[in-house]
Amino acid sequence: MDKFKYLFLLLLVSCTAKPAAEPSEDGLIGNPIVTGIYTADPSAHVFGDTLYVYPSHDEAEGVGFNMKDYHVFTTTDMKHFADRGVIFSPFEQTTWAKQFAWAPDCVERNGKYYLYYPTDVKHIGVAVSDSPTGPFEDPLGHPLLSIDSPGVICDRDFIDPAVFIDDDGQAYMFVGQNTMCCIKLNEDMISYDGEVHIIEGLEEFFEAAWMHKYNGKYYLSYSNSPFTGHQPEIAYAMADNPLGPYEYKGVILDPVSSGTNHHSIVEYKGQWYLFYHTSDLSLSRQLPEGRKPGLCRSICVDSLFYNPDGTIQKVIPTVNREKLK
Ligand code: FUB
Repeated sequence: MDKFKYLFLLLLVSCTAKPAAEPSEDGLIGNPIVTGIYTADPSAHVFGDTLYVYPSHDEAEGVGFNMKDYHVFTTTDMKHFADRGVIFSPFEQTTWAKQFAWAPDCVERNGKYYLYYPTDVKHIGVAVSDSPTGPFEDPLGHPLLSIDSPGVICDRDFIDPAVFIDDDGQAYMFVGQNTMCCIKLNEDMISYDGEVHIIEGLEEFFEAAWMHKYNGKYYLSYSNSPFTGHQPEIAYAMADNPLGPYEYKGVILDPVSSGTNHHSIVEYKGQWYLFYHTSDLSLSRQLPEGRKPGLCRSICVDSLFYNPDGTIQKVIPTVNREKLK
């Protein structure tokens, strides 16, 4: 094709092609928010004027939940989420982690960033960086906490660390499956006081703990059990103290298309959001033989609203069908 015909075609395409996703009426871009790679288990945090999302990185092929590394995504407008690349690879950067780099979380303290991540369904590691976009490094040379650490109660996978720093500076890590454990992290964020607290009052707790605070109340949300006759929902309980006692309050998100349900809740520029994942994208695609959509998830976000009494309204997931074509 000669150069002028090529340029003409390029112009025609750029004038007629629709953008991949138009922002929806509420100012969000439409779900899923990441389509370049598969992502799950989004932990969203605001550092400075930017919102950072730390998800798991679902592999497009292979067997099971075979995740290997972590990316981070950033936005300042909730419309464009930039992939800042790989920030940590536990199996290359630690000597002890071997497989299953699942749901991570990241917090900031005194100008340093701490990435907490589960591996091998039994260890929780911590990695440190001077920047929220990494690179992160293993400061300990061993896990921070493991399924066989004194005081841990876990009859299944020891996964899904979620870290919350209270207004008084005390940091807590909620973690586990079936039983929610909590440790108080020391000021250095890479050690803890040795005690493991067991959180009570959560109905059907399964996994995916998340803590946030709103109007002085503590909200502990989580994915409830798939073994009680329904697919996992995101449920929550409230308390006046991070360690409880908690009072169960209900469901924030109904079951989603991925089977697993995992979320985070964050306020950004005056609006609260629920981040979660679905398999809507992979369900619309041809996957390699044997690869299930539930293993190829994509992160999403929708606005979250409170009732006047502080309880949370159920979030109705939205989807941008243009992205599923
Ligand atoms: O992504 C692997 C596992 O699936 C997570 O650790 C769970 O929360 C579930 O989303």
